Amino acid sequence: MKQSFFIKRTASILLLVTISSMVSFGQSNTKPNIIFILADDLGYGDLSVYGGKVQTPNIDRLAHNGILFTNGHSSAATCTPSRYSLVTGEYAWRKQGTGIARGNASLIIDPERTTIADIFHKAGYTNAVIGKWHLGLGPEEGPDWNRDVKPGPLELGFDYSFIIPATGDRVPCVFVENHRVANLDTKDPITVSYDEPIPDEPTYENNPELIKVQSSHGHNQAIVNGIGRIGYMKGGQSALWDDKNIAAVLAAKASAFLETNMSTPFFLYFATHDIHVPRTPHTKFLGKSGLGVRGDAILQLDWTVGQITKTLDHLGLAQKTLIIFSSDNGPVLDDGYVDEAVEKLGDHQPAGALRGNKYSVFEGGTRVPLIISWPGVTAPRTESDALVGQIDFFSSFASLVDQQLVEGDAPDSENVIEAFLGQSKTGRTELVKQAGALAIIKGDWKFIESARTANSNRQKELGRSTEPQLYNLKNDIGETTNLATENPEIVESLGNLLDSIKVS
Ligand code: NG6
Ligand code: CA
Repeated sequence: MKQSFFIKRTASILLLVTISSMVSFGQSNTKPNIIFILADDLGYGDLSVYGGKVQTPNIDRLAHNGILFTNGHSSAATCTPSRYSLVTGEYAWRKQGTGIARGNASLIIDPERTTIADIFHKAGYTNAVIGKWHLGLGPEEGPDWNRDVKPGPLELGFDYSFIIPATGDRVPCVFVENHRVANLDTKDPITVSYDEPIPDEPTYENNPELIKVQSSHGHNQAIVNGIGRIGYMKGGQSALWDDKNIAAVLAAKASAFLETNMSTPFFLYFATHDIHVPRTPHTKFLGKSGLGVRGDAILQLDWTVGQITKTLDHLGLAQKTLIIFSSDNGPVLDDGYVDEAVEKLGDHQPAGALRGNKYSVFEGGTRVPLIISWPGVTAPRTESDALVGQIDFFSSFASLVDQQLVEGDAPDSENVIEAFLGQSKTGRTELVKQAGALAIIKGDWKFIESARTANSNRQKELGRSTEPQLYNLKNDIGETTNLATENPEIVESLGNLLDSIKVS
């Protein structure tokens, strides 16, 4: 982390900025447009503004206009539970079936439930989700890809959706626009299976001659565009995405949404596929980072953010738009494809000084980049170590747009809007995070509950132990020294607190 990045300002300037921010916030901007950009598998140390080696000037500019959080967290160390919490304001471990979803999973959020999009709707916003969804689609028996694919985002409060149903490495490899697979030729229907291979269709195992990207583990079922995927699929040729153009397609859809809706307040949940595997950046980024395709995908991610901010500038919306940038979980190098992410890493540290990665209950799994910029309101180049979670967007933005929550809405979300806007240095008191085991952060301390097994066979440091773990994050951000034995009373009190949250 580049602690010295932001020039420390004198108290008087800070006061002035704070007062003027509050005034402009109070007077005119109660309903800013809101764009939430969620990157995929981007680590705490991956952006140059957080000390990363790949230059990310467009994302860094957001930090120059606003608040860079050093203690911001996703709720889980993988995608589906992390995004579930974001959309519902409920910890995913409270609900069965919120683990990493298959590409043919049914919608895991009950349409009756109030979502963050419903809240914006009630406040008069037009809502869109563009990008990676990964929260399931369709009824209990799963989606019918050849007819209306619903329920989905439109039944959860979004007015427009253009989504990758699950992930780039899961079939079907098609975009779904509102209720339909985009560009589907009905004469070439789609069949998807996650159980059995589809007769006569090539597979990774049977047809190695068709493979352009080797798998390192898994990703050995259907072959789409020369890449082995998870799950089997057949048909839908005209609808298949072109992997190297995914970022450009999503950026263009986002810009089109902004243009169409420039005169109403809008909420855009823009979930990039970068930098998840398979990492297939457009040729214009290939080789440009010097860190292999993982670094090149970071460049592409930064370009994507630049496309959004350019569109806002062009439409004259920059001052009226609050942008949040974050990532769904921590970084991973080899996530199942041979793409030289490890070999070409050099001295770049994807998780910065944190221990652990994606999948881990250590901080590297869930402490993520978080930047909030609202030109004219957020004081430029501010750094905040307030404890905040993505799960808090729900209550916080509800309060920003004057919406009351009712009993049962967003049960785990706290209103920390003042921290999000840089008007308070205090966030929440405690926060629970999930990666197989649960962990709780309170003040300087982090307690990780004991797990049934110490680790899986993934060759990755998941942070699980059959013993309780206690770290002092203030003195030991790298979670090197388990202080549980020396501090039984803290272990007991945090363990009890976690237990009480579990049953609340
Ligand atoms: C894993 C996949 C990984 C990735 C992950 C989900 C294999 C071997 N690994 O099972 O590639 O898709 O699931 O990532 O298949 S997430 O960011 O969407 O949670
Ligand atoms: Ca992810």
